[in-house]
Amino acid sequence: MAKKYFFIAMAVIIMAIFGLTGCVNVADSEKKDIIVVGFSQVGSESSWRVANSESMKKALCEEEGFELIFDDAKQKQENQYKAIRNFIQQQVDYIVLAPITENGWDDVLKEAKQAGIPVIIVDRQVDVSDDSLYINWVGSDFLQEGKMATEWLEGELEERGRENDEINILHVRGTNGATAQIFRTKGLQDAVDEHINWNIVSVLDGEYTEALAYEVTKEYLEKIQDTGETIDVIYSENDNMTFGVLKALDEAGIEYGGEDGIIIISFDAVRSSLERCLVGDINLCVECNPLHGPRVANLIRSIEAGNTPSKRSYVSDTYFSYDSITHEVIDERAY
Ligand code: GYE
Repeated sequence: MAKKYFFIAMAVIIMAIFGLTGCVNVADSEKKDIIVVGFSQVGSESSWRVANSESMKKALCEEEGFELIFDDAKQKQENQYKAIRNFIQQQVDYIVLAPITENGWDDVLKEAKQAGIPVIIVDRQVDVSDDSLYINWVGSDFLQEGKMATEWLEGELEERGRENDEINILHVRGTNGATAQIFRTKGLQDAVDEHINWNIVSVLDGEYTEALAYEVTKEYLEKIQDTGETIDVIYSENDNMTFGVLKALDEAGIEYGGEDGIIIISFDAVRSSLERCLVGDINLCVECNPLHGPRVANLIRSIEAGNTPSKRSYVSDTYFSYDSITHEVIDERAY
């Protein structure tokens, strides 16, 4: 009997200390603080994308005070619409969208706004008629990336004594209409407009995937085989497409990289690409940082604290070239 009263007394004391009526309520009150985030991701088309998804999952986890509902749209905008409408139905606290292309977001983002759910855009941008349809965008300056690449190319051609030669550029493009494609392409086009001896000999669409870039490059190389057409530079808008391109070049027995092969320019600078830069297969890796998870988490915390974030937050990127990259750079790479 004494034992029983002891336990009852203990329970009353514990309840009094916490000012609560039971454990269930502790869990409930903790749950209230959890911020539910629905994230519509483009897909898993590239190593960059995989690193980006991991970063989001890690930063928006329960220990950090979030519940993340992750949706992989498999490179289809319709799937992104579906995901966003699901998030609205589930009444999430925030919607984070990594849009596949810039267009086509007005309607679904209006629905989110009407439901009172703030939207954060990551990586690529959205082109909407009303900017108030999203709170903030965070990502890289893709035009700057394109400029870094072409300025480096100008210097490299000078070093090779080829600044006045006709330079044939093969352009391997990412998903049409994606901000990364639009501005990396613009960076190249602007430079071509400035150099009368730079020519884009062909544009191939690789959708940011290794498989498609391999196919289209292989086909292209077969087509030009007996025409005498030469390639001096390949400007490939992401690392995975570059891997596909290099595979096709290998199979065709065409030399690339180093000091006298076809100059290979790639974007993203993921670890496996930097490794190929170190051995000279890729001449230039332009960095694009995919680690947006902590940035988005901090943004949400800041909004929760009552702050209004700036409309756009640019992440700064750099580049690595085959003649200056070191093992240390690769060892430090988190993705
Ligand atoms: O370069 C590519 C990915 O939008 C910056 O998308 C991103 C691009 C990145 O699939 O690898």
